[in-house]
Amino acid sequence: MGEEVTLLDLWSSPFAMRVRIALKEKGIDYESREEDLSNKSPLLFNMNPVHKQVPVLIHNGKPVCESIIIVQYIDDVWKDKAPLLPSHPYERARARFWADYVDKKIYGTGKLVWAATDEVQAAAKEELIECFKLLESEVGEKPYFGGNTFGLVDVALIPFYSWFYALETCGNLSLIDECPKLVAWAKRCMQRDSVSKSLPDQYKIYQHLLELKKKA
Ligand code: GS8
Repeated sequence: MGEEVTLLDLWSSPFAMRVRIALKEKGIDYESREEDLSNKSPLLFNMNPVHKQVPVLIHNGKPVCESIIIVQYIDDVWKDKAPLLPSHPYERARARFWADYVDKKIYGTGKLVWAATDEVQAAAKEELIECFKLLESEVGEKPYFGGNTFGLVDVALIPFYSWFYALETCGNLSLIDECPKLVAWAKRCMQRDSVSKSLPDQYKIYQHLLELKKKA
């Protein structure tokens, strides 16, 4: 059966980047439909009536929402190539735990570093560095979070590498000094085509985030 795969996409969304990476890891052909969040398409309302957010993966007409759920769905459906989750139940649970940690901590805290001012920003900066250091100790000496294989936690976190220039510039910090091993991990991930082709240029993201900040 021919597979129909469509992604309701947004170039700057770290959540959409996760899905693009997973699809590329699996070598799946798909149609990307860029959404305009100021003028959402009827298809987006239809496919994600609960959150009305991107990304949405539409597989043979059926929608799957929420980036981490989509990545796991992709791994379940296209199991034969490039597994993103380990097979052992305990290791799977660990990967999900860290992906959930990234979801709960990095987006919100990072956003306060590039968007907020003064004390809020100072506190967020401290918290973000703490989170990054914790993640750094979790990756340890391994090439990727799950060991030798690129997987769910890497997919969850690496899109935020596109924020690094904005975080450093707006937050006046040096991530290479604060967490060199995490930066080394990110550069390792960027050597994969699936990642480098899915992440926009850091400077372009910085300009975009400045625009968003002005509008807020
Ligand atoms: C978050 C998606 C999201 O925030 C996921 O997929 O993991 N938990 C979800 N999408 C944003 C764009 S990225 O900043 C979005 O669609 N926003 C539009 C809106 O909230 O109206």
